[in-house]
Amino acid sequence: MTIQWFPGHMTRAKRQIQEKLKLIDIAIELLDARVPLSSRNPMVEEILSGKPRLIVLNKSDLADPRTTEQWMAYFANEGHECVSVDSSTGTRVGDIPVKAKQILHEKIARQIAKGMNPRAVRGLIVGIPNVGKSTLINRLAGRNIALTGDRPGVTKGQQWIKVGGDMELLDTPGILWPKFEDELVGYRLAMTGAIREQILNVDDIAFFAVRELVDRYWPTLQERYELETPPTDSADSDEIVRVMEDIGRRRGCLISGGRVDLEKTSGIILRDLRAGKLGRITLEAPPY
Ligand SMILES: Nc1nc2c(ncn2[C@@H]2O[C@H](COP(=O)(O)OP(=O)(O)O)[C@@H](O)[C@H]2O)c(=O)[nH]1
Ligand SMILES: [Mg+2]
Repeated sequence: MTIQWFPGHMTRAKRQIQEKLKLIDIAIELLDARVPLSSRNPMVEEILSGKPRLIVLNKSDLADPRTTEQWMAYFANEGHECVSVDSSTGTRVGDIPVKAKQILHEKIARQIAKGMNPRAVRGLIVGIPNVGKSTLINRLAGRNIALTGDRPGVTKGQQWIKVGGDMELLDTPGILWPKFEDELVGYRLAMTGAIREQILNVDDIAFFAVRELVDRYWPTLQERYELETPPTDSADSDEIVRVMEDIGRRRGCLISGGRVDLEKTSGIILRDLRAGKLGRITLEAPPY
């Protein structure tokens, strides 16, 4: 699914989420653990203003566990509760209702003090496309929910899904738009597969990926593709292209004259990266 985000779509997406917020107690802001900043909607603070919130770092199975810990500390420091999960297997998704109830503890205690019988905590999952909203909803629901309304502007009858631990979720997530203004963000999202290759060129995305991997994960890259010498200067584009050519030669991506087929090489690098074949990689560290 590719959504073209025009200003009208953003306005509608924002309005739809704000309508849904009236129905719920807590927003569950889903981020990609590999790119927690780049996978954040630029207006999320404004859109969710005032709502209790739980930040969920999804796809943590693909992310560097040490950096995920640092991100949890970073968000805690910002005053947000945060959990990390893997929605594809369900690892730690059970923490979500537990944390949600902790966050709403005082509200629940007030209801009990007034003699009310507290109802299930109601939540809404929000996030940009491909961050794993549908996968998480299905995981929490324990079954596949038909998500026919899974794009902004398409509405359908909303239902509450019971999840463990006295919690209910709206069956349609809040779909937010990604950041557009920053080229770096675009490339990082493209590296994770969140932005399709019709928007950015595959060679450019792979070039960008190799540069980041050289900087942050050279030993992993070296081992995977049996590379010899590290580049002396990763800011030098020629050196990054040389690494890509070495990878291409290792993988037999050659064209006539013994030249390296960079497009094919780029495809291999991106497939490996997205499938976790280069190990658990996080592309953004907290901005301390
Ligand atoms: N490895 C991994 N893949 C995930 C996880 N959550 C979702 N995915 C994959 O990410 C892709 C996008 O997920 P989807 O639920 O459709 O995202 P949505 O657009 O936010 O609803 C799918 O290929 C999912 O299988 C996760 O925790 N780990
Ligand atoms: Mg979806």
